[in-house]
Amino acid sequence: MKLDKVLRLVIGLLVLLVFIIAIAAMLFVTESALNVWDRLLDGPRVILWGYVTIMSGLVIAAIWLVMRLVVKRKIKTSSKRDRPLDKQDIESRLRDAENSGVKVVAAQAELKELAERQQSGSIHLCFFGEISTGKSSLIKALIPDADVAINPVGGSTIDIRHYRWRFDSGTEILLTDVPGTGGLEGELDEIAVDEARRAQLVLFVCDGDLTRNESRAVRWLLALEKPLILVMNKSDRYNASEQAVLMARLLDRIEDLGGEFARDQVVAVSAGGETEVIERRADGAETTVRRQRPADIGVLVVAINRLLEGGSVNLDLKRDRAVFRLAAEKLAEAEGEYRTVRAEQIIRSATRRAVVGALAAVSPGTDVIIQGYIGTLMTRELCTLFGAAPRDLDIEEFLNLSQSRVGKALPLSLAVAGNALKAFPGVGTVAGGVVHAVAYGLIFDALGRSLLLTLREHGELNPATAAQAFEEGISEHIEAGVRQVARMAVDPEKESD
Ligand SMILES: Nc1nc2c(ncn2[C@@H]2O[C@H](COP(=O)(O)OP(=O)(O)OP(=O)(O)O)[C@@H](O)[C@H]2O)c(=O)[nH]1
Ligand SMILES: [Mg+2]
Repeated sequence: MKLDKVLRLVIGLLVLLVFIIAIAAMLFVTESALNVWDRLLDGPRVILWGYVTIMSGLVIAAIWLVMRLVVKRKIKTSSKRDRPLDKQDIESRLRDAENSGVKVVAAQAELKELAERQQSGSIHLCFFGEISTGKSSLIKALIPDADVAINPVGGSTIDIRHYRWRFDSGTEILLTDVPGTGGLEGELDEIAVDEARRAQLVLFVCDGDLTRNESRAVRWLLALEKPLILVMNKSDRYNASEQAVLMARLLDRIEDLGGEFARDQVVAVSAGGETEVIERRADGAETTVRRQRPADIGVLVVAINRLLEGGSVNLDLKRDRAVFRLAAEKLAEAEGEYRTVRAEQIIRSATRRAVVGALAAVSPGTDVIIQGYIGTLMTRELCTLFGAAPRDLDIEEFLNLSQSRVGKALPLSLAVAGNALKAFPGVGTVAGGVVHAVAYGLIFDALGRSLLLTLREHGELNPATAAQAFEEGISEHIEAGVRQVARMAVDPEKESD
């Protein structure tokens, strides 16, 4: 109790002292400032303005330095914005990416295709759904003359085809057949999914209650703001009461998925499709012939017409947005690939410099390598590549923390390096320095790789997290990089990037 009182008293006195010092300092500074100011006012104007300029310069320099050291910066704002992407956004992103060396062909192709469709003014209705639900059969039912591939074996449609359905008041309406999803080839799913995004209207075709995958697909389309018609095909397989139950269930599901669906946007139809029948001739011989079942698609035509009634402006607007997003995703994919390749180059070139540096040094040490110039440069380059511009303090902290973890990894790294060099006759035994150089190179390579993983995951440099990842993955990375790093030491000229 007593001690507590004394402690409080001491703290109180200390606080008082600090205040007294602060007030004294304040008075002192104010007095000197006023003194200087008075003298400056008495002197020639040139000196006054020169003084003010220098002081302002110093203040700005100090602020800049503090910001650089302390404040985190983000180079790019690839962030999600509230407003939807527009043409200017995506085009400027494409230009920037292209200038940095990213392959933007796929994203550009989307914009080109969109421009062509905008110019033609046509409306695309995409038939989308799982394999064998009867998408192609529906197109055939709507356009009996169309040459459409229909097959009882799922996966019969393997590319995108557009069929001209009709011409309404100057607008061409095209039906798009795409591969069914959920087949064996994942690539076909991608073709279908991309095409659905390019269309103004999607007809989601199922042939019964929605499966889990179908529900997921509908939810995704709704999230894309795609105008949709849910088409339950093959209704000839159900009697009237079964059909009524199925339709009610489909409406419930759509409601659960959060879609705003008018009742007439969910339709039950029958494309007909082909059926095999056995014909018995007069002579008693039997032959199997394929017959077309009668189609019943009237409600579908009504539903399509209703959606088209509103005019194409709104449909076009939504389609354009969906395509901009598609292009942005393709761009992001290309950027990801570019980063992977570029990061590999950065790590490789830094590791090679570390190995060469270690070979040249009389008594090399990992500290020089990791905390020194090469480590700082590699960290900064990798961060920049991922759009994270860390504070200088963060880089230093990350390298220090990593350095403190190197000690444990060094014996393993030396052992792995020694072992690997046995594959190069003479090298390992002739020079112990080479083994050390390879061991340091391996640690350095592991540092780069773990940093790459954390940057990819978090998008910024958090020193503690990154150093922790380095510690956890170091043995794995050492094993993975050994061949390449050993070659760098044995033949540094050849192993250049
Ligand atoms: N019973 C019945 N069968 C149908 C109907 N529509 C299509 N089929 C049959 O379903 C099978 C698949 O038809 P497709 O039109 O090729 O189906 P798809 O969705 O285009 O198939 P993929 O292109 O492979 O995804 C064929 O055997 C058709 O004859 C229908 O309304 N009723
Ligand atoms: Mg098909």
